Amino acid sequence: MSKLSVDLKAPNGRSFNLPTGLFINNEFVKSSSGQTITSINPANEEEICTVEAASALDVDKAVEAARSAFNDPSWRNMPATDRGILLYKLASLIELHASILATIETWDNGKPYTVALNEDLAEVIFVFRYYAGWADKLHGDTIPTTSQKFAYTLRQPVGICGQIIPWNYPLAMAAWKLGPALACGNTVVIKAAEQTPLSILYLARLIKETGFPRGVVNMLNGYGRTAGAAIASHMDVDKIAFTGSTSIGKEIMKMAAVNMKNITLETGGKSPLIVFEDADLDQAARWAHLGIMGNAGQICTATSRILVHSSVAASFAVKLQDIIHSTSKLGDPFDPFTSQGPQVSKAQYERVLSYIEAGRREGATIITGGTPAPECGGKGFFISPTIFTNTKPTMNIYQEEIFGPVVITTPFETEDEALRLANDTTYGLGSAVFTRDLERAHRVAARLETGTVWVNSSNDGDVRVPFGGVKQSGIGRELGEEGLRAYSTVKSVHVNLGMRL
Ligand code: TXE
Repeated sequence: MSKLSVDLKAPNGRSFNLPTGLFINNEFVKSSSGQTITSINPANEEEICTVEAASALDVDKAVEAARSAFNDPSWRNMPATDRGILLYKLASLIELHASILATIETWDNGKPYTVALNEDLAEVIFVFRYYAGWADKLHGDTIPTTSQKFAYTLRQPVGICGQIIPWNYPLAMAAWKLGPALACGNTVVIKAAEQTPLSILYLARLIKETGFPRGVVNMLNGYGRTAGAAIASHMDVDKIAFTGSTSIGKEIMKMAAVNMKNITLETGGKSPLIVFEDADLDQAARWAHLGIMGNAGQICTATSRILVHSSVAASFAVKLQDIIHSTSKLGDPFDPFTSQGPQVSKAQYERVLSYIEAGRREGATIITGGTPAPECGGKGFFISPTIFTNTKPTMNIYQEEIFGPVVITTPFETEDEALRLANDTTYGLGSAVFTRDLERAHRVAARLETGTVWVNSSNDGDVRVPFGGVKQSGIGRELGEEGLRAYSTVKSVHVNLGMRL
């Protein structure tokens, strides 16, 4: 029998033991089908290790474990304050193990270690602490009706939550989904993306160490079309929360219809960043750089379309180029000076390069980048930060989510035209507006068809503020108090105080 864990030494010299099994009922177990996933280091294309991949049968077992835990008094009757204490404890354990978790994230995903540690892990800890505090502050209302009726509402957990997460922020996405689900008293079956299977395994070990009752959190690796689809279409899963592509989001909706699951979806985006003629151009260029080149452009709210007033378009483009040349440093993600790592996988790398090629063919002009990054020596999935000008709304690179370090810029003349261009997309996740005119800032914010608007910044989200999309960018909200609504239902109770028939 294999021991279902592996001793690893990361490129930064950190040694640790990593479980490799499926985490069901607080135990690591083998896949019933023998299917596995081999994780690849995207910085040098070498194998890291192989882990178990769940089959539909394994999903059944995980759902069964989650159902038993949901019905078990040890969880069901646990005082909400104690659920909060467990979440606080988990946050502290993650803090204690943050450097190993960040090492795994960097190795598996390719993001710079400094970012993984100081941004991703910091956010993960914050999310669990934030929702720990909410656990015993969730309550219903009393509703005045008549003197013969006492009406009140109870806020109750939804039940068994299936959660399917992507590879761009593996631990942060797990935290966004686990935090509110557990605070509300649900039980969970969560599946990581096949491109980044490793960090959730270490997290699973910490969940067990925290002391969550068995079956409350079940963590699986597995492929989308097998394990993911089995979760989304399972008759005993009450809710599905998904982050990923818009096309799979639509498939999830169809699968979830089998038993009318409660759903939250966070899908793709093509978020505009509008620079008006009165904006602080230096700041606009810096935020634009962060908003599209951060995480190698693999951000769902990446501000990937820059709409800039024609009178400042040329100077803005120069500033953005200067910032790329002076601050974007591609290379070994474990090097503390690296600001941009590789794309997560060969498939994503090829996909981004094919968009760059399509942009060229469609007649857009590349003023910076547009190639695999030569300074990285030909190994790894690195792409130079790329700026397109001369783009038109009819081009694919204008309409489709590229999900890489590629930005397109388009000039506009009037506020109305900027809004028309900004809203001319099937997506509606994020947007940013740069202006010093307070009235215009609020007027434009109100008219942008997106779930989030940043005024004079980009992508500086906050765990306490709701996040999500409109149009084909999703349904429902995560984070903040809104995030709790996605994981609870309201029961209305009518008490007869003397009405006689
Ligand atoms: O996404 P998928 P991919 C966008 C981005 C990217 C594109 C493709 O544009 O280039 O999607 O990425 C699981 N039933 N985003 O192919 O396939 C899968 O296993 C159930 C934006 O990686 O949507 C993984 O866990 N589940 C996004 C998750 O869905 C299925 C982040 C996401 O994978 C499934 C990621 C199925 N049939 C990609 N097929 C964001 N909003 O941040 C796949 N999955």
